[in-house]
Order: sequence, then structure tokens, then C-alpha cells
Amino acid sequence: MSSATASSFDTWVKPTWCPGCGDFGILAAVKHALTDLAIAPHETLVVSGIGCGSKLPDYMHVNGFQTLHGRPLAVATGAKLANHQLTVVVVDGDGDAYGIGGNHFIHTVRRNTDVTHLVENNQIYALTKGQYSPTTPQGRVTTTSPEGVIERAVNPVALALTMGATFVARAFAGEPTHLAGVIKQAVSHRGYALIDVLQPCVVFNRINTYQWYSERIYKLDDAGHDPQDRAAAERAAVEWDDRIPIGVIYREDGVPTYEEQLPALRDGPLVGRSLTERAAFDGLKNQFM
Ligand SMILES: Cc1ncc(C[n+]2csc(CCOP(=O)(O)OP(=O)(O)O)c2C)c(N)n1
Ligand code: SF4
Repeated sequence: MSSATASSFDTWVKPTWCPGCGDFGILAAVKHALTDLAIAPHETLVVSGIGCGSKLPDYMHVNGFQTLHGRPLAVATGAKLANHQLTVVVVDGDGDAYGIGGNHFIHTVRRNTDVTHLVENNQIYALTKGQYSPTTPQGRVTTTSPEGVIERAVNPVALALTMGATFVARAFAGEPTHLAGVIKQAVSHRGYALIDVLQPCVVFNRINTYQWYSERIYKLDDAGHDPQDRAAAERAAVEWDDRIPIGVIYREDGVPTYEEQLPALRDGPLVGRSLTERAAFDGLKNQFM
């Protein structure tokens, strides 16, 4: 823990996002959440994939790692296994997380690795100029679906819940203070935590705008939702269109994390190991190479 202040996470690098992009609100919320939790930049790793939103680690003074498209959860898992003390946050787009990285998403949920996963869900592939993504609604006209999307959209919140996620939340980039509160809970949770963030893309998604969301969202806290009530969580996970709930949908405490159970990590994280095991490694190398 440290005495991080509001500006601890600032850098001189200016975001190249379009004016009005929802990613600005997400960046502000991540910085505020980490500051409020008194986690210092050097104690934080932010991993991203490829996409507009995945540029976020460039704009924060932290350990940052922009990986291949769809692969940030694998890198984040490796980092967490090596150093349990790091606060590991993954930030990527819906295409990155649920499309090309969809398999990694499912298995990271199942493993319950202690990482926080923020998905900037603008329901489109924005960096590559508006192709439909796994969360684009069925029927929506895009550059790659001129006659409307044929497939049904992925519901990431319901999917995570079904796969056994121990923390599932939805938030809105237009409500950064509320989002920061959700991020604080997710980072404090021991285990995999998904926050699906509704993120307006002001260029390639002219339907799900700030106004569209503002007319529909309501806060689960205000509605007396109990995140430990599984049946209530399942109902909230599928609520969409007319009323969209935001906040912590489900939370299950006390489930062992992946790193707590891995036999190879019984003696602690890799980063703390002495190099005396080197001789054994050299022996194996000589035997097999
Ligand atoms: C292996 C691979 N396939 C495709 C691409 C091209 N590509 C770059 S960004 C992107 C879409 C990103 O969309 P999303 O993850 O939803 O993020 P957004 O840009 O909307 O924030 C694609 C398809 C790539 N870089 N690498
Ligand atoms: S294209 Fe969309 S997602 Fe990308 S920076 Fe612009 S508004 Fe944001």
C-alpha cells in the first residue's frame, strides 16, 4: 500500500481517442479507483489487447503491457502467477474479449484467477472501422453486415455467470463515479472479476449513445439488489432493452483462486523463489536437450 494521489497515474501521453469517446470515462474511473484503494503505480499491471480501448495502458503511469489481439488474459494470468502481489487489471474491447479472446475469457472465468477484467463494450469493432462484433445486436446494419447481423449477440454477463464467475458486474462509461465504485469492489475481490462496461463509440455506433443508455440504465444498489442472491443475479443478467441494470450483479466470496491451488506455487509466487532451483533445471536441460 502507498500514498498514491489523484495524479499518481497521470502521464504526459495524450489519448488519441475521438472527442466524446466512452473510453475517457473508463480511464478516469480506473485512475480514481486505484487512487482510492491506495494502490501505487508500481504495484499495478494493466494489460490490454488490440483495439481503441486497448490503448488505455499508454495513458496511465503503471506497468503496462499491450498484447496480441485477444490475448491479454493469458498474459495477465502469467503475470499473476509470477507475482501475486501485483494488482492485475485487464482492459480490452468486446471484440478482443468475447470474439478472438472468447476461449481465453471462458477459461479464465473457470480458473478464478485473481484478475480484474474491464471490457469496453461498444458493441462494435471500432479500431477497424465498424465491423460487427460478438455483442452487436442481431439485425444491426454494419460495414460487414449490410443486410443486418444474422447471429444472436453474446450476453457476456450471463455467459460469465454460467461459467462460474465469482464476480460479475455491468457499468456505464457515462457514469465514471459509479464505475470507479464497481472497479474498487472488483479489485478488492479475490478471484476473477468481470466488469462489462457499456461504452459509447460516438463514430461507429450511433444507436447505443449516451442518451440511449441514460434513458434505460438503473442502479442495482438503488433497487435493493443482493449480489449474493444467485436467482436475482440470473434475472438481472438477462435484463436488457427497456431497462438495463448496472452495478455488481453477482458476488461469491471464499472460492479458492487458481494461483492458490496450483501445486507448483505452493512455496509462493515465482518472483520470490531463490535461484537454487537452477541446478535442477540445468540437469533437466542436459537430460532432454
Ligand atoms: C490477430 C489479429 N486479428 C485481427 C486484427 C485486426 N484488429 C485490430 S483491432 C480489431 C478490433 C478491435 O475491436 P474491439 O476489441 O471491440 O475494440 P475497439 O476497437 O472497439 O475498442 C481488429 C479486428 C489484429 N490486430 N490481430
Ligand atoms: S472510433 Fe469509437 S471507440 Fe474508437 S476512439 Fe473513436 S469513439 Fe472511441
